[in-house]
Amino acid sequence: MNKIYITTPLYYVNDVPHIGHAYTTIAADVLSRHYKAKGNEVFLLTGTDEHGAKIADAAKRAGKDPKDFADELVPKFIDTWKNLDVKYDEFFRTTDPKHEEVVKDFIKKLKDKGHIEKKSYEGWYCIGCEKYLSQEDLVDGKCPDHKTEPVKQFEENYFFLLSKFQERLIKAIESGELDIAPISRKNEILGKIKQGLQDVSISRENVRWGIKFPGDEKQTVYVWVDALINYYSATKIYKELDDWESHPADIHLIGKDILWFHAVIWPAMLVALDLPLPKKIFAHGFFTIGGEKMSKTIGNILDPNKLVDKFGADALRYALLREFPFGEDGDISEEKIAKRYENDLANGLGNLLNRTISMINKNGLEKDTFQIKKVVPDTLTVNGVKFSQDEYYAQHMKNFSFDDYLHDIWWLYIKTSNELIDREKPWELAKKNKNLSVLYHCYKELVQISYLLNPFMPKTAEKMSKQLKTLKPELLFPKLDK
Ligand code: ME8
Repeated sequence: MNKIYITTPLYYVNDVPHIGHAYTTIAADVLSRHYKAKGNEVFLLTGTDEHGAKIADAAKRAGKDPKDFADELVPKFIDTWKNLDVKYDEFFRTTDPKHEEVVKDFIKKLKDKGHIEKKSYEGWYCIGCEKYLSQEDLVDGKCPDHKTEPVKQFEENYFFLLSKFQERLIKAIESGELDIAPISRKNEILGKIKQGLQDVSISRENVRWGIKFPGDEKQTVYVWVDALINYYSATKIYKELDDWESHPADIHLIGKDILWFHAVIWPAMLVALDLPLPKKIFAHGFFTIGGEKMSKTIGNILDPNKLVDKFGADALRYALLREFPFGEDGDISEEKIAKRYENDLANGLGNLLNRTISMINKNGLEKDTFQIKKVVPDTLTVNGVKFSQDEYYAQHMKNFSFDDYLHDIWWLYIKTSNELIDREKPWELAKKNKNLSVLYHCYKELVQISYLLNPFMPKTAEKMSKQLKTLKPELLFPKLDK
């Protein structure tokens, strides 16, 4: 049995969670449920990033103390994950005093080993990104992501001597010791590292809301360094992870926006302390909403909780991961989710289950014939090559190909079974000569589908197996209120 440690980013508590946060967290939950179902021990860590200028500013705007402000937002994240049926193992907060101790100790060790130096620095700082931007990063003098002008800052800071680790990082990434996926992101990061690494400032003089910098109380620890260390401090704070000796993480799941921090700064900090590197970083794509970048000004930010109210958690989980490949950018909208609901879920899966069970009942067939037996996964032939079904889908999961996984279930089982019923008209067959083969085939497919869908749509899978056992039909996906 393997032990697998999976992480999501720690989300900023400057605002309530949005659909982008939900996307990464649902994907992490799908992986966790899949690996657990395969008999592994899995630890899924998520949480919130609560220090730094971005949070201090948001708290100030709300007229609140930053810690009180964070305390009010954290339950919004916890509730959202509950609504989305995300089963994490621990919820990490960077304001946890135990974490603060680990961060201080980590930085002291970096200092003792000679990896930190004090230098003065002048640069353009974007609070939205919580990082300095170079002239090349700017578009019309503004941060391209936040559309705001960065603030000129001159500070004396402590610098982490990142440039020393250039060759070591290249070697780790090229050899696969640190596996970055998708491959396009790996190449992009390698290209950037090869252009040369600059030492990075890891303290802030004018930010009061943060962990005090060890040895210099006038400065606080740079929020990114504080947040990245969470992945390590969790392995000291939580007994289960500590018992596993779980550092490093097996999978850091993140969005492409924060790959640099995870694939360069974090591994370099670990190498500097002779600690092992994370095994895999997967940076997924970003989505736009109805063709536009998600933004408060445009007012197109989707609230995952409202979508759960409308479609249910399972349908939302399905629609988000089905819509486009996980590693690529794509577009999402409420209309697209509604379409998936109607076509794939209500008319596809729901209809197949409902009509199969109804026909079994209507034709007065022996209930004993339809007993869920342990499903022995059949073989599957794709492009002339034979696979065990179980391995075939596990491979999709290993590649983070959630869209292919779901596409294949719909294409190979649901669509073909629904077509088979339309063509063979089993209600006539059953009357004529009690030929059960079509119904039996559909029934078996449904057992297989409920098993395969479990990590994505846990409640639906449970309802399906219950109905397949009791043969009492119940609508899985009711009509949507217009
Ligand atoms: O960056 N599409 O937190 P954050 C898809 N605190 N995913 C999206 C998205 C979009 N349009 N927008 C956001 C931080 N995300 C730091 C992380 S980790 C040690 C510290 C998701 O609240 C995606 O996972 O800005 C992205 O990486 C993350 O939210 C950024 O969340």
